[in-house]
Amino acid sequence: MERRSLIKMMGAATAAAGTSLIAGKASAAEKVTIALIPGLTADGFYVTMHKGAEAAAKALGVDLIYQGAAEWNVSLQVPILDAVIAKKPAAILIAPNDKQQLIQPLKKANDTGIAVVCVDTFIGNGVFQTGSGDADFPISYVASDNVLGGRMAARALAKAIGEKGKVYVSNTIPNISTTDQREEGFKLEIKNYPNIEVLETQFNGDDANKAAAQFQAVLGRVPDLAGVFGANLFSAAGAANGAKQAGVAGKVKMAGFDAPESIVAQLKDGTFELTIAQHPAEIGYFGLVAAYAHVTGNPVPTAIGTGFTVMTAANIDDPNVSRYLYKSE
Ligand code: T6T
Repeated sequence: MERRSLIKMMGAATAAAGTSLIAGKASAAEKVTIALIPGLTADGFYVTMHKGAEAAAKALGVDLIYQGAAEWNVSLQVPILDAVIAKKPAAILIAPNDKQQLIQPLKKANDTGIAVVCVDTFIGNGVFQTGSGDADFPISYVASDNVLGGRMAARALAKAIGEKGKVYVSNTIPNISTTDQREEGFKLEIKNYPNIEVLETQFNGDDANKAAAQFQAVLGRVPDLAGVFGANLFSAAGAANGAKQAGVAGKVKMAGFDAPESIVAQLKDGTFELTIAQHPAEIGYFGLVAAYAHVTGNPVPTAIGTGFTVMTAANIDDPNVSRYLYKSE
């Protein structure tokens, strides 16, 4: 459905609900404040998600608070969450930094009557409003299908290396739902290729420099390394830099995840075979719409899936593809 018609529909539903909205919920006439807490601020993925949330906030007349830490770190995200809770928004959209460690801090928000929507990453198992477990309270989960994304990367990398050879996953930090699921999907799909061996995952702590050093260390141990799956922006960019520094860019095949502007040149020069661009603006947009629908008394799907665009050297000049490159500011 066209975004504009969805908004129109929601506006109509809100108006139809009129003053008979559920007690404790915002009335249609009240100004609604919604907060977005990204996984980190210094990442084009979340910069772009913020833009999507801003567009929806503008369309709906919502006040949007955007507050996050500069790095991926639970001990930085929790105090930011507490500070946002103190501002008493009607809802919080959040990309939790850890599947388990954010459950209790977010429960605090939920217990004070603030609706929680997970965007990009989830807490618990990501299945919400089931009436069971301690992490089912978020209203909705709005994100890419990360297992599928991992499977897509595996198929593309397998093809690029002639369905044989040694590969590894360059990954960020364990217990992040998205990147765990991408690795899971990648490994499940690679099972269909008996001549591909998956080496031990290299975790870089969301640090591209570390990912580059790890690439060089793996190549030192495994000179016939055939390919790498970079499971997020920093893991992919770092591994690609490592390959460049080692003089094997284009020789060791790379399947990336995420789409910073720098990927364009790296697709064209063969450093990356492909990258799987998520649609973070869509995640921000529909996350905000879902939160608004809930706080104005309307039912909301418990999961909203957003799409991917596979970018290659062959299609990156197509404006329908390049529009999904992430914004850096
Ligand atoms: O890949 C995205 C996001 O989906 C993931 O949860 C964390 O890493 C990124 O922000 C890219 O750096």
